[in-house]
Amino acid sequence: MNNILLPVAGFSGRQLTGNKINKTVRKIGDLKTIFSDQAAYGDTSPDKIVYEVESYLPVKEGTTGGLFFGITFIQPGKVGDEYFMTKGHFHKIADRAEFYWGIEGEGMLILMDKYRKTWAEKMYPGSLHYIDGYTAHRTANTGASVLSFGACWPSDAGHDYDSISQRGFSKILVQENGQPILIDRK
Ligand code: M6P
Ligand code: ZN
Repeated sequence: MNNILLPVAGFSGRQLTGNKINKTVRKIGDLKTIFSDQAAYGDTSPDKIVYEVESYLPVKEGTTGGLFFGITFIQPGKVGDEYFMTKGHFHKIADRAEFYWGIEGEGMLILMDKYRKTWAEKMYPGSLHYIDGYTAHRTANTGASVLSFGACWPSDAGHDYDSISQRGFSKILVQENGQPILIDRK
């Protein structure tokens, strides 16, 4: 029996465990160019946590043929009318796809193709989302509790944040009459 090993990482409840787990915390202060209402952004404490990502990276970043696994936890909240959300990215190797799936809470997956056409899919516990290559992706928490979702992506995909931090998505997700709607970015 001593040739049978325990897995090096685990997924217990809502957390990833193991020694190849990378943790990232994103606070308001790290998200300067992300939210569209700059006045409301300036009124929000820079130390407020917006989201955390736990990723299991079993191979070196950039390895062709490997996979990464992550769980993202987005706090409930808004900057102005815009829901707390991730930075969002295209992949550096642009054709690489990704799976997301909802674990807890409610939210929206906001997607934008290379022609800047933007749309959204509802996220809820058990929702499953295939994100095609060449498609920018970001998630927003539209509920009153933490939104968590899983992700699996190729280990050579990389993150291209530049075009998003410069031009954003063409639409933003805001609360209007208590409901999330996608509106054109001014
Ligand atoms: C998911 C994956 C990760 C990503 C994270 C947060 O877990 O897509 O690759 O880092 O969401 O998104 P972002 O990097 O856009 O802030
Ligand atoms: Zn991605």
